[in-house]
Amino acid sequence: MADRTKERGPDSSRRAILKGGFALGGAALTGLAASRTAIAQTSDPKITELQDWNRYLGVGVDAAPYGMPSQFEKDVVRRNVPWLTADATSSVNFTPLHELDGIITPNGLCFERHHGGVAEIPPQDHRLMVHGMVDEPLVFIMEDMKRFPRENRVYFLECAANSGMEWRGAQLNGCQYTHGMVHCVMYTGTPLRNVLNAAGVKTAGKWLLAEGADASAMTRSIPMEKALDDCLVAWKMNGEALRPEQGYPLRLVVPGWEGNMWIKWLRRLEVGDAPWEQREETSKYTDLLANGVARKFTWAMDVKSVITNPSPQAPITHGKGRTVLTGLAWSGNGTISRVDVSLDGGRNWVEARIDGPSFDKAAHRFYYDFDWDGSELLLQSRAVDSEGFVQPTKNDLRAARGENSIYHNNGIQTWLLKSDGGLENVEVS
Ligand SMILES: Nc1nc2c(c(=O)[nH]1)N[C@H]1C(S)=C(S)[C@@H](COP(=O)(O)O)O[C@H]1N2
Ligand SMILES: [Mo]
Repeated sequence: MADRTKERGPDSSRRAILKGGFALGGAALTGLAASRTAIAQTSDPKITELQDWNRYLGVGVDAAPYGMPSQFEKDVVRRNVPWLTADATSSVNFTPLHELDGIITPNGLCFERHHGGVAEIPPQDHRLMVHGMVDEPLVFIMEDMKRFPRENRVYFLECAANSGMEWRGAQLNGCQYTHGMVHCVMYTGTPLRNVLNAAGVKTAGKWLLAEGADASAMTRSIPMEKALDDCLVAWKMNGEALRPEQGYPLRLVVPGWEGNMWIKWLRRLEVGDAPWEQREETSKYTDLLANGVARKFTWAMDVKSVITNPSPQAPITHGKGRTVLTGLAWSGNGTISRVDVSLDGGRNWVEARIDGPSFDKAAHRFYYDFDWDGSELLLQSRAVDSEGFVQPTKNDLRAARGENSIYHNNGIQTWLLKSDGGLENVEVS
């Protein structure tokens, strides 16, 4: 498909719109100018009549001491899939990726994954213990944590189960459900190594157990090398205190690695010489291969991307013509060096434009601006990371790992765009 957007930049469109009121349907009117919504009619009451918000004073400055989104954005919310889990306390809901842009997830929209509900911890009652193979066991209060040197880092967090329902074929109709177990925020905290060094890790201490203070007491083993590398103990997200759902007052940040290791409500760090083989790293978050052996310690989340718009929850409503296709890409191995987009189910690929900051192990935003001719398309995106890893097809994944897997599905997603602008989750591998 020819990309003709360059011939019709914003300036020429604007001229066409202004003319549009007088010369509807003129030969010069193509693309945006010809679409119904963009034509300024001189008789439009939204222009000619005084509107209430223009006539009356609005509410004053303190109407919302903690501001909320516009009332017209009330459908932009996390959503769950009730049949997925038996109970909301050990469950998950999903980030509305199709409603967002840029790379940062607003705090109130970060998906939640809890195994024992949300712990409500008064910060003055929170303790972080460091013990095990250390020179001096220590217990920190929140005030102590805030006296360590701070760093600000933007990272994605992806649950290893993200897209897990899609292993055997297309199932859930919307990127919120297929890919919404991911968020990307800026954390403020101190490097985990500062906390460990304060206690003094003994030479034989090769592993770290991190434990949460919630009812599930979530525990994971982390190799010391990673713990001393780029992990953070964080208390702020996007500039404000962690939300209760995200582990207030303290959480572990394990950049690029599966979300399960990012212990929320972090209360204990134990240094040891071997992994603890906890439930969450044996029975869960492992991948049952075709030969019956479970692959464990799949820590890094591999390169992945998804088109967020258009998508089943965000159909094209403007008809044919100028169309913005956009999506997110991320990799636990580093940055995203390239995203390609296919409109024909993977036969032909064009390079998308990455826009916005490119941070290590953070989400990247991509765009592909094209002129939709109204025909049926099979939309796909394929990301490549800074280590050279290319996002696989789902067939590639199944060939390597069999049909039993749930976790760690980073396969290419396909949306069928129908000529009425609606979309459906389909699989083309
Ligand atoms: N203490 C504790 N930490 C936890 C969990 C939990 O249930 N309890 N869930 C884990 C899982 S499986 C994931 S995917 C991430 C989800 O983080 P979020 O709720 O901030 O999105 O937290 C992890 N840390
Ligand atoms: Mo998870």
